[in-house]
Amino acid sequence: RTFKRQMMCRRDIDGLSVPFLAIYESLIPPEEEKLKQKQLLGLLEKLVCKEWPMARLYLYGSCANSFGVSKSDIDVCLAIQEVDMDKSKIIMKLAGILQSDSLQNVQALTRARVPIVKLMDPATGISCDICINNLLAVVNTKLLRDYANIDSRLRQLAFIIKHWAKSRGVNETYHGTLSSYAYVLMCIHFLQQRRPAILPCLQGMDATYSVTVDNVDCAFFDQVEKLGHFGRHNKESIAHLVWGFFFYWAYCHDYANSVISVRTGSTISKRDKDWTRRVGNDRHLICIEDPFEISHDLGRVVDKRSIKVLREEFERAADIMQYDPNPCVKLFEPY
Ligand code: 3AT
Ligand code: MG
Repeated sequence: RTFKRQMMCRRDIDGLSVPFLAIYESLIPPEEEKLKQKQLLGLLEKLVCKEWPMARLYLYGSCANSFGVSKSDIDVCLAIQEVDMDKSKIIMKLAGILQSDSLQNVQALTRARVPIVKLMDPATGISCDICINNLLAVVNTKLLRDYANIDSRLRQLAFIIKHWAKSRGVNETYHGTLSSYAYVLMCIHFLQQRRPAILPCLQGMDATYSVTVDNVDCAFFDQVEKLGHFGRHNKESIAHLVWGFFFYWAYCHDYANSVISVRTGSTISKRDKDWTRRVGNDRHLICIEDPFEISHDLGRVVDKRSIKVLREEFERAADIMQYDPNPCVKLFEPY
């Protein structure tokens, strides 16, 4: 590992950007898909407001953070002040309201870690999960979207990494690997660390947006159009960044001592967070700090078996990027 840490990137790396960009383009959802999502949201709003006129629906997750690939499900959050009703009761009632002629397979999942209503809209073929009052997810969705608007390489890199993770079976939290949200944070962190930096640290700048949600102060600079082209001094190509991303997670990241932190634009020590030992099911074998719920490690789902799988996948990908004559084929080979 020490030897590889000093390894230089292959000389022909920039030439590989063309096929990577072609993959990125092929994953972008077409405009009509976005329109259909809006249509479905409109229908849901109409049904919900009949019963709860004060309620609001928000899109969050990949359909709203700009990291959604074509044919993704949509994530919706119902914001409602029903003080005397617990979440599973609201979920049951919501499922009842949505049992209309125009929607199919409406299911209330009240016992899940995050209770949701699941449904399918036959008119558009779109599936949708609705959760209750998960407003921190709405705010972290905005943070990710604002980052995406600073430099187009973030969206390109995140699409490629998500596509790789899905192809290789390492995007499944119930099997101990990482969520899409975690991978996007890893990409943002990586681009904050490049020299010159490709992304700034929005939470480290004077806040132009500030809300308090569930007792968490969420404040950051959100007027990203005023940054000009922040990353212009860094000319690294997308292929170089894909190589660098895998190389970082294969050979450079200090798994034993470091936590990656988009909030600070840097890494912080595990000891400072008291993430050095296993507490309950949280093992902290790869540490990714949530930007707002800072006691929350998105790597906590990773266990002894899956950390090995993940690190072997990062090494496999780094080696393909370094040596394979045609990395775009091998990288995304189904596992
Ligand atoms: P897919 O395209 O659906 O794979 P996604 O961006 O929708 O990607 P997820 O399905 O992993 O990502 O999560 C949906 C949103 O929920 C993303 C983020 O706003 C929020 N979220 C997910 N996991 C967490 C978490 N552990 N802590 C806080 N927010 C989370
Ligand atoms: Mg999603």
